Amino acid sequence: RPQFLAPGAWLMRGVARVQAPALLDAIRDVTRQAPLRQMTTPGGGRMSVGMSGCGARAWISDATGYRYEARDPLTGKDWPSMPGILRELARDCASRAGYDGFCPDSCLINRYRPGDRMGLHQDRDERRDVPIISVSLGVSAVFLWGTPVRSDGVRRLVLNNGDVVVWGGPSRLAWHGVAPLPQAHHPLSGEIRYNLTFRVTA
Ligand code: MD5
Ligand code: FE
Repeated sequence: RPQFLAPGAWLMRGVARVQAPALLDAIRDVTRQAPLRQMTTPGGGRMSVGMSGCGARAWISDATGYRYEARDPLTGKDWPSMPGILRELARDCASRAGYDGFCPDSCLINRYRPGDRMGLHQDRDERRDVPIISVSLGVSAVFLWGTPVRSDGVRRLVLNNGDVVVWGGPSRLAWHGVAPLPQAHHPLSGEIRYNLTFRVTA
């Protein structure tokens, strides 16, 4: 069932599709308590993607840098706990790709509106010996992914509602990004794409 992308990277088309309405309900629950916001970057810019999170810690960016924090700087409160349906989906998908015992302590929620994009980067702020599980919901996006060597360039991969990618092993530090979201409609989310990433930070 998982489709090989590169060493350590596995694509599972549509595995979260039947759960998508419940996952979107969980996202709404979390973002009611920890609102989506466009974070400031150390370079002085502002990300187009709206972000929130849940779990013991969540990723933030501000003028001083990137890091994981136990509290939401916007509300001053702890991040909402990770809903069981999210934790269990991530655990199950990791296991199917051969990574048993995956126990994420953080889920980052990314919201893309039409035109929103994410520039090429590596995810270096959390445990790198553990995979990242990515779940796409709503409007389809073009995902750009390369190798750990930036000059190797990127391939394009369309990610649809319910698609899950497991990024582990040598693919854990691959360069990646998201092309500007097209104006499109999905019955579950309107013009929006959500992406959930499950990570181990400590
Ligand atoms: C997204 N989010 O679609 C992507 C999915 C982020 C981010 O990039 O940092 O929030 S995560 C895909 C990912 C994670 C780790 C490694 C690789 C891809 N990779 O090696 O290509 O909003
Ligand atoms: Fe990333």
